[in-house]
Amino acid sequence: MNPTKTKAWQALQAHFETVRTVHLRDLFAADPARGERFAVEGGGLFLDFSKNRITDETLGLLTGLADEVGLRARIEAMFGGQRINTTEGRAVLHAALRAPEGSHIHDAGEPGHDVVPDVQAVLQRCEVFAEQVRSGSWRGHLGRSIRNVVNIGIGGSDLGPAMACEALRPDSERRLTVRFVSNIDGTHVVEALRDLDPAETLFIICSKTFTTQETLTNANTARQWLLDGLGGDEAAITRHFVAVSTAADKVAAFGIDAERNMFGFWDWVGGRYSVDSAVGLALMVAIGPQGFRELLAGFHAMDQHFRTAPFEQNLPALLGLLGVWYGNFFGCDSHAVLPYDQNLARFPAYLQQLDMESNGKRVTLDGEVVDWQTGPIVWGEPGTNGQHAFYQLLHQGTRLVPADFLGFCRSRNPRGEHHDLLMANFFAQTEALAFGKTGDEVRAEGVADELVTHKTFPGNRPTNTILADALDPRTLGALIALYEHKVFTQGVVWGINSFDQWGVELGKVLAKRIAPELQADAEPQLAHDSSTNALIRRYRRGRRT
Ligand code: G6Q
Repeated sequence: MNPTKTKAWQALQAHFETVRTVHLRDLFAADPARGERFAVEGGGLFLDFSKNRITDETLGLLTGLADEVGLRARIEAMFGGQRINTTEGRAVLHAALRAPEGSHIHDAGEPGHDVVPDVQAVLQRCEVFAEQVRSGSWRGHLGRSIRNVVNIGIGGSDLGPAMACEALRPDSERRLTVRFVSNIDGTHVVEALRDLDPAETLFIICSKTFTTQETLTNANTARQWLLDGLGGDEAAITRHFVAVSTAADKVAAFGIDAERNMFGFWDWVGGRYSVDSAVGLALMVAIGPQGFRELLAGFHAMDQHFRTAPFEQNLPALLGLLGVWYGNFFGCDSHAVLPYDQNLARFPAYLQQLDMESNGKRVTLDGEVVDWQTGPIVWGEPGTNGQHAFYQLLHQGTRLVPADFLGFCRSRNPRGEHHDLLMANFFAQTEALAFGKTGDEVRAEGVADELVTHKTFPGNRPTNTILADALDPRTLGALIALYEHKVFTQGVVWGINSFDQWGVELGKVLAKRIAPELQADAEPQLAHDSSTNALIRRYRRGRRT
């Protein structure tokens, strides 16, 4: 379906013309209860969306658009195991990863096969393993306990657990060092292993396909490092390498005991939706099985909320529809995510993949090229660092950048007045962005005429405020699921497949062709464009010196 041809879209277009210049100052002045009316709580998170450039009518039209594109039916199709990832012929069942034990979910392509017992069986194996490592009963080749866990993976097999390990540092077993290696740049693996003792180091090779060049190159380097450090005995591999994968044969070919030391998942789990599968094994080792179950409970609470709440009170649907409002009507290109918690430093990077790999698409489910904007550029940094860097553009630049502010009522590291000062900044920024400071207000402060425009803040910059009590496993699960379903909502409105990622393929194919041209002793016959040919020749010259 072409969303721009729906009645709701056309109505939104006409409505937009009437509200495009309306200021948040006036919307708040006209309705003293706006801050309370445009706020909802769901899945353990509180969302204030009152500082958006919307009226009740906008909200009605946006939820009408969700109805008209069939969002409700698409949600049920996803949760019901329909093969909605049509270009890969797969169901999209990450919700089954956090479904309570005893519930029943089927992949529509395999009727009669309940996936929940499969999920629970792998979870239990992960739990046994995680406890062994945490308690010190998992011994290395020389009989020593494990102190270091290194996850080797990339993309969906890295960003989720890496982000979550940092987010949940206060819940982690501090005896253990948990690191992540992803980049094929040798610097990453070399620096990660530099100060580790191989006798106390365990590698988790995390790869759904077990064919990913970066991961296998890093895994082979790690394997060699381990063998060099432990006297070259190949038997050491079984005590120091485990795998998370769907490809048992390839895992076995690497030398990992696929029967005992591989933790599986399924093709209906997309990489960027997999942190709550066995891909989260390093995280489970860090925070323990109980913490991981809490995380899953948070995910599930948000799943339930998304599935049951009316759209006007539905956090993921609201965030998704507001994003459509700014992207497709105001013409905004980007969306900022600004966590006011140091431990969420990697959250914007995680969301970049979740959102941009899912909705960075230019054709519809039917393969037609779209003539409407799809996914935005997602970016961000933790507050307050961003305030001393790029917020200038948010406040006074020429572009409109909608932003999500994420904050918590309690700090996991309370110290003096740190947290109240952090949160004072958090509230101050959305207030300043919305209301700004007029020229008259600046003049009234006695500012010289020539500086008045410089010191004026136009305001009317939209933000969402997402607040939770504390950043714990349950809250993190809810937060991730919130954004997963926001992305889903937008994908449905735009009529695209949020679950494939063909756009990453071309570069991979070309890199495979170029690698031997860089390594050949004799000058290779190059058949690229003149720029790429010249760059390769220049690289080869520099490489020799
Ligand atoms: C995620 C993508 C992608 C994937 C990586 C790693 O949704 O599919 O980021 O996770 O390419 O793939 P493997 O897990 O197969 O190594």
